[in-house]
Amino acid sequence: MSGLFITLEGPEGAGKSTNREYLAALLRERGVEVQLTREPGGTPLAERIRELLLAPSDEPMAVDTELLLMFAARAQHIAQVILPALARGAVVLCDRFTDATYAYQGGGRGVPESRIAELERFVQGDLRPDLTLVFDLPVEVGLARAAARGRLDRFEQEDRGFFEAVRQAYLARAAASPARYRVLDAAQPLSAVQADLQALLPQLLERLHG
Ligand code: T5A
Repeated sequence: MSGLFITLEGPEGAGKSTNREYLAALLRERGVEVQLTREPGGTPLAERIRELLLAPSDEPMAVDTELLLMFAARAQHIAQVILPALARGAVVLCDRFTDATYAYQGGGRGVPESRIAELERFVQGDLRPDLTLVFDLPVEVGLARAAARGRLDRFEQEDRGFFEAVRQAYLARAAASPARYRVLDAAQPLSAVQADLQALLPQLLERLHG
């Protein structure tokens, strides 16, 4: 039996964590096992790598260091959490995955797509999400939501141009492979975003059981 691998993506403050909980509750009400997880992180070791990645520091982090740490955390996460959960038949709801690397390190930092694709093949083999939900919203709206939470992490300290490039990279990836992505309007009130998720549910259950 194999489960379903769903990733939630989008720029800062898009509502991924909030809506991940909501979707998990909908699925659990229907008796589905859900594995909630996130990147970077998802295991104790990968969460330690996350701390290195997110903590502001006086020493600038080289772009390749950032890229390799993302994939190092991912390798651990895949081995310890994602593959075992999929093998049990669970739905894995993962807050960010490799699309974030294409958007942030690719779109934001300018790493060539081919280099990311090479690491993706090396670390993931054939593993790709079955479905990716892109929570899209204007950069200012997301940054205002993130700022309302207090201290900014290393990524949140980037300028507006960086986040605009991140947003456009997500939208370009979704447009290039419409079968794998659903773009949701995350600037709507939360109740409207959740209604959109509810409408997706029959299709998710069909893919899981079909
Ligand atoms: N990263 C990650 C990379 O650069 N490369 C990679 O490969 C990976 C995997 C950490 C950082 O790592 C980078 C990207 C990130 O900068 P993260 O922890 O997921 O990743 O960081 P954030 O995206 O910053 O997480 P946030 O918590 O900011 O965003 P969420 O989860 O999208 O938003 P959420 O649910 O916490 O909501 C934020 C606030 O908005 C409200 C919520 O109540 C909350 O207060 N909200 C709404 N308000 C009004 N209307 C709505 N529709 C709302 N939805 C949520």
